[in-house]
Amino acid sequence: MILIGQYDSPFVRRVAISLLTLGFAYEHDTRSVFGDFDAMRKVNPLRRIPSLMLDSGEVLIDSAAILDWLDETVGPERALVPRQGEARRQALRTIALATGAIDKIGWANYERLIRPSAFRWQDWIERSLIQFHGALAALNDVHWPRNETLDQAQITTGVMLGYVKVTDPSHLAPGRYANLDALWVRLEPRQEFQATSFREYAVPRAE
Ligand SMILES: N[C@@H](CCC(=O)N[C@@H](CS)C(=O)NCC(=O)O)C(=O)O
Repeated sequence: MILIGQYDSPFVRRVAISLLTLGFAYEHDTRSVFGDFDAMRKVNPLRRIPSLMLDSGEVLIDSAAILDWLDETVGPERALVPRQGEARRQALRTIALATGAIDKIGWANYERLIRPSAFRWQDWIERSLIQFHGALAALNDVHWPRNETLDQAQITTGVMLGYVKVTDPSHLAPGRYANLDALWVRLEPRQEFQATSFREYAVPRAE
């Protein structure tokens, strides 16, 4: 199978880490939503990442749909989201907070980095960041497991933290979210996170 999209996208990265965690081999197609906009249409009509091309040629789009397929494929015992009950509700809530935080810091980043300065909407950036920090405070209150087993709540929260650390680390001053600091210290050295690490955020910069 082929994973399409670069690891500076936390949505791509959570799929990659899930594939590695579950032991799937994949090729990585690093085309860019910005640099390869037209070529992307052939894979996904929305021209977004991630997509996962299966060996059959079928293309799955959207990280949530890809992760759903992965969990279904490995079965309930190995799935990264619990099958039912309170554990599932809690996991889905945590994942929603983490993906929502990615959306909000992502919108603020797009405004700040991509939109030409004359068109920047400061009120929108501030609103997005209030929402982002609301999610982070709630994630900081999650009872994070201390064992070695990765699940989707940890993976998605981890890629969110990794994305913020590269794009705007000022939001993660040490101690502000102590439980998330501890989670990151545990996740970052892991082989699945190291194998998908990135140093630069590859978006076109506004003048
Ligand atoms: N809900 C989607 C969101 C994917 C997403 O936001 N991808 C971004 C990269 S992080 C993208 O393709 N941005 C380019 C665009 O939307 O034009 C998912 O979970 O896959």
